[in-house]
Amino acid sequence: MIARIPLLSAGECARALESVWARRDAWTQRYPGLPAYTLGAASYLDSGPGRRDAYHAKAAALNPLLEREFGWLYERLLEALGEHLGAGVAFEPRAARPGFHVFLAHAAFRRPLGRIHFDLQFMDIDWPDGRRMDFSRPVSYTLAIRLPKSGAGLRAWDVGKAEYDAMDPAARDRIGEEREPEYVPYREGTMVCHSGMLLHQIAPAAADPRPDDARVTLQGHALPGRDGYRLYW
Ligand SMILES: O=C(O)CCC(=O)C(=O)O
Repeated sequence: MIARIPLLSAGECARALESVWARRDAWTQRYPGLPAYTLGAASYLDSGPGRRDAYHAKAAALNPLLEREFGWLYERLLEALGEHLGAGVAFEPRAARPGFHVFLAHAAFRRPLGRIHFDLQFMDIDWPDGRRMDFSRPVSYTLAIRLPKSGAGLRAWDVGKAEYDAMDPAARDRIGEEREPEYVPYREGTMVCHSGMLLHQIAPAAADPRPDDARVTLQGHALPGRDGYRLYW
C-alpha cells in the first residue's frame, strides 16, 4: 500500500526550501557532471561493505546541521509517521537523519536516473545489539518540498522480492522496459509512504526542464524494533 500523508503547507515548503538552498555548502554532488545532490548522509550512497564507519562519521558530522535547520520539520515528521504507523518512532541516534535529494534543471533527468530497487540499505547500518530490529518490515517515505513545473513522482512495480530474487539478472534489467509501472505523482507538502519492499525507482522527468525547475525531496526510512520504529537515511 502506498499512503499519502499531507504534512506541510505551501509556506512551510518554502521555509524548508530556503534552508536547503542556504546550506548549499553542505550538499554532496552524486553523479559526475549532473546537478544531482544530497544534503545529509545517505546509507544507500555513503555506506556499504567496508564503508559503514565512513557513513556513521558523515552522519555524525551532518546531523547537527540538519537538526538545527530542520528540527521543526523533523517534529512534524515524527508526529505524522507515529500516527500513520501506529507505533512509537524515534531517530536512530548513530544513523543519519532523513535528508534531501536535490535535482536541479537538466535534460538528463528525462531518462531514469536511479536504479530500480528495494530499500534494503538497513543492512548497511550498525544497529545496537538488543533492539531486535525486524528486517522484514522496512518503511520508506518521501516528502516533496519543491517539484518541477511538469511534476515528479515515483515508479513502482508489482514484483515481490521473492519473484525478483528468482529472476535472472537479464530479466531484472528488463523490468523497466517490459513491465508497466504504477506512477505515483508527488505533491508539494504531501509525504508518500510505502514499504521498503516495494520495487521502485525515481520517475524520469515528464518534460524538458525549465531553467528554474528543481526537484527537492526529504527522504528517509524506518525500521521496526523492540521499542518502536527507528528512523534513518
Ligand atoms: O525521490 C524519490 O522519488 C524516491 C527516492 C528513492 O527511491 C530512494 O531514495 O530510495
